[in-house]
Amino acid sequence: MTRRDLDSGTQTLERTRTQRPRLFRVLLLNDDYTPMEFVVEVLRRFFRKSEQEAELIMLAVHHKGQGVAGVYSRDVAETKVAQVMAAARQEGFPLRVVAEPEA
Ligand code: TYC
Repeated sequence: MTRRDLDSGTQTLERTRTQRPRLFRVLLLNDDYTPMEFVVEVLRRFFRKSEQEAELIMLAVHHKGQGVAGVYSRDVAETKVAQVMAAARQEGFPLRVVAEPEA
């Protein structure tokens, strides 16, 4: 956008830049005690995954140590973390889930 300042004859250039909100990955971490079925249920209920997708993600976490459950804005990611941790603790499972900013 260009604006001419009549007093000084100075021309000011303004640029508008739209910032995209930073996205956060919600990661599930593996442990030895949380039942596989519970992790699959978490992926279906909180991350809206299909049965098949949930199975694949759970197994990837089980074998590789961690995996992405979903990608969200910071607020939504932090809410998912809190909800999943609460559900796991309620059942007495040590499941860990964290949010981390995308690269
Ligand atoms: N490793 C667990 C088991 O053998 C299953 C599991 C998968 C736990 C994913 C946590 O994020 C997790 N019962």
